[in-house]
Amino acid sequence: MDTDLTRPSSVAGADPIDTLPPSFRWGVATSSYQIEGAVAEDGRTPSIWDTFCRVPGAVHNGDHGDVACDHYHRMPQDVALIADLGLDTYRFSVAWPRVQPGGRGPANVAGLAFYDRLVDELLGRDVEPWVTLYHWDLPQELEDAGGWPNRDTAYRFADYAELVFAALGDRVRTWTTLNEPWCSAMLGYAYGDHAPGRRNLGDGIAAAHHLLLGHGLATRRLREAARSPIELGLTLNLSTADPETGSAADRDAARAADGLANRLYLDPVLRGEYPQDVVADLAAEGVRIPVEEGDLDVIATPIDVLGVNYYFGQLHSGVDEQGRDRDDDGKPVRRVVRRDLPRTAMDWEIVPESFTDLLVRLHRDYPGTPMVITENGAAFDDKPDADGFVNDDDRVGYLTEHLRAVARARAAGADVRGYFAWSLLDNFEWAYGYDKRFGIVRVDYDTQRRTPKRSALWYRDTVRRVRGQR
Ligand code: IFM
Repeated sequence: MDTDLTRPSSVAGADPIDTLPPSFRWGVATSSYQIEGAVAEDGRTPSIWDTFCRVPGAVHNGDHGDVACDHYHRMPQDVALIADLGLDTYRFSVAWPRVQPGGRGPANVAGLAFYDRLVDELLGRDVEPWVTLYHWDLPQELEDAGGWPNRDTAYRFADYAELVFAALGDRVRTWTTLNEPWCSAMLGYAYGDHAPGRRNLGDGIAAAHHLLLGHGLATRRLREAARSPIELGLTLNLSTADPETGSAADRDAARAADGLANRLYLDPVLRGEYPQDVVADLAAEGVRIPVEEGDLDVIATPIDVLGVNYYFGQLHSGVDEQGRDRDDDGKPVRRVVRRDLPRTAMDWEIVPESFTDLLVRLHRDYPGTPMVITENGAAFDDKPDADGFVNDDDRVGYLTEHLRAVARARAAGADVRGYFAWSLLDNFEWAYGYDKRFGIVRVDYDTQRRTPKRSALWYRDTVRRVRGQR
């Protein structure tokens, strides 16, 4: 492993980033299936991603997480990297099938021991652990029993959350129940791009509701079990949905997109209700959210922190290329407009201004909930030199502009308390396999050598500067 963090990196002078306060939390994020590997070790059973990766054509290049970054065996070195960057927080996720194989029953002591060691290693290096309980690796046995569209999965999740908390709750202060439930529900069950690869809108919406129910149930269980102050929350992937023009059709397309991607999750958690316009849109598709009595009270159990993941903005149009506002089936046209903007290797538009708009909007529409940016970052086509070093100016530019966007949102009143770069390491980027690299540290998958990129050095220096350490 190359831990030489002494190479020079340039840090600009006066900058909005410098207005971020000393209490601001600085971190990096990862998730279990994307980095751990060791999928059949110490009693771990398959998750829906182990299964999905074996479906021909499901994942780019037939890639899978069997080895990934081999983090399961290299964890102390990876923690050292985080500590050497001077970061105060590490956000990681626990693999449900590792600690409770099959998704029900007693804890798997050997699997839990890995996270026990990880937490101790972090604390020993003055890095605070931030646990995400669910970052998409549902035990396959629960999928076989119906998966997230099955209401029982929410209760299984609450049991699992309690079991992890019993093991780590004495040392871990901050707990995120779910990462990006929109992705689990819609990419997994409605659009089929992610595990388990189902394609049914009704299943997607049922999954969304049961994920949120699981979040609420787990939040209550953890709050009851806590013996010392804890911070509870969930992480949503949020974006802006702007209309291309002021026309009624474009504004309605933007409303619908915002509703399905953002408000369907924000409103029940932070207001205790589903947005009626989205309920009506879904009804027009013959889909009903399977809410039972009392569910919304559970889902709206107060949280302490909202995790915000932001990557890109989007512009929406309600007319097609021919200017029609209805498609051949008579349904309203809903179209994302491709703008002439710089893009990342994911083909995602780079729009830092939208990040500011999003955070200010969250502050305005859902006041009173502190926010932490639990993910932000970019994949680019990295070109390592002969030593494996990547001079990733593009990533440094992306991170700089997005941190400035956060600082501007704070200046406008948004209560943002921390920022975690996605991701510490290049890793398994789901359906894109290992082709897309988001890490600030390069991973050579042949040798598992880690090499901090220029963005890692820039991040280290920026954090030091903002903290006034030099
Ligand atoms: O890699 C993912 C992560 O698992 C969830 N949020 C978005 C990242 C980049 O696509």
